Amino acid sequence: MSNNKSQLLKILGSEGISIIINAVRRLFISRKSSNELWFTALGPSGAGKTTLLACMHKRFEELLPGSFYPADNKTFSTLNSAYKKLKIEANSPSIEFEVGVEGTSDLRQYAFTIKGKRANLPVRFFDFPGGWLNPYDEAQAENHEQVINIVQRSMVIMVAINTPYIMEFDGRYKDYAGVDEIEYAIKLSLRNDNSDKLILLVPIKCERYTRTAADSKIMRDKIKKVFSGILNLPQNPVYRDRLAIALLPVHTVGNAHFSRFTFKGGNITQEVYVKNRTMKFSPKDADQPLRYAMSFLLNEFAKGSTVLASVKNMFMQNDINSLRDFVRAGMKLNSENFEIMCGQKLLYKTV
Ligand SMILES: Nc1nc2c(ncn2[C@@H]2O[C@H](COP(=O)(O)OP(=O)(O)O)[C@@H](O)[C@H]2O)c(=O)[nH]1
Ligand SMILES: [Mg+2]
Repeated sequence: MSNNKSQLLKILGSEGISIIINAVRRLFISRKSSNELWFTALGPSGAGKTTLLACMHKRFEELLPGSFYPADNKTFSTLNSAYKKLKIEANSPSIEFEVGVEGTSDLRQYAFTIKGKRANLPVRFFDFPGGWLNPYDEAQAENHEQVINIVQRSMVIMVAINTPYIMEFDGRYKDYAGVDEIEYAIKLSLRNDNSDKLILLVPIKCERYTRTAADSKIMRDKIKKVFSGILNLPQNPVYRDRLAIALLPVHTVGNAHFSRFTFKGGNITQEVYVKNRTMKFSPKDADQPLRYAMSFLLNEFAKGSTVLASVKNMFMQNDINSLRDFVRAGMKLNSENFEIMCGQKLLYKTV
């Protein structure tokens, strides 16, 4: 076996082997997932994408049990352990909560099932390592291309915004939040695609900046400025009628607010959060991104969107209608911290 491997290495070279591995991986993903709806989480490593998915799934399960559940054991165990780890840390007696700037380093996929009245709808979430978003890194060229392909094929793009990097030091460290790379990835993926898309900008780790309505407005204004490259897309008539964009801050911890960064040699090494002693772990609004995604999905079904053609035979309008009242009754529309920036018609309409 190792002899075969070294012969192959000699013939193809390591670059050749990695091209083949990537091609097989792509084929595998596209075969396996041709009848699924795809959602993507975008954000640098450590932004909190996995945690956000874990909290979102957990909250949805509490509110409407069995409506959005893991379709495989790996999805369940990865998200369940991310959730537990966060909760244990948030409820531990230590006053501070330290977070390193590294996160997951490989492509994670989470398979879910949306349970309809008679049929089920498979949904796949992609969670990329932040490094794959970097278009300047030649070693990541194949991975970057894969990100673009997946984002292009995804109906919902959830941008996990690591808020302290936008807010602190007047945004000097915003590169850590991957702003330019996220904007570039979204623009590239919209280029060859004409379908409707929902882009959710989800500020996380934002407990400190949302204590009052006035604070929250300051945060949203800052985020709007920093992400204006995405928010201004609908000014272009080419995109105007097919993009819905909303700003939905989520508290994935609730009882800890940002305190400071730690530095080494001019680089940020850790984010430090301080806990509120009078509170326990209390995520807030973690169900909202999924409510928005499902509401968008309802409208796409109603419109007979071509994106849904592959799943149409499995899941009919009636199936998703059974979720409609629940999804929409609890949706926070332009209230408190939430803003629909454009495409309200795509996102929310009585069908
Ligand atoms: N204090 C705090 N830590 C968080 C929050 N969200 C995520 N984390 C931590 O940040 C780290 C990276 O999160 P993860 O979800 O793995 O990031 P990913 O690389 O984007 O998937 C983990 O140690 C989490 O426990 C938050 O809202 N507050
Ligand atoms: Mg992750």
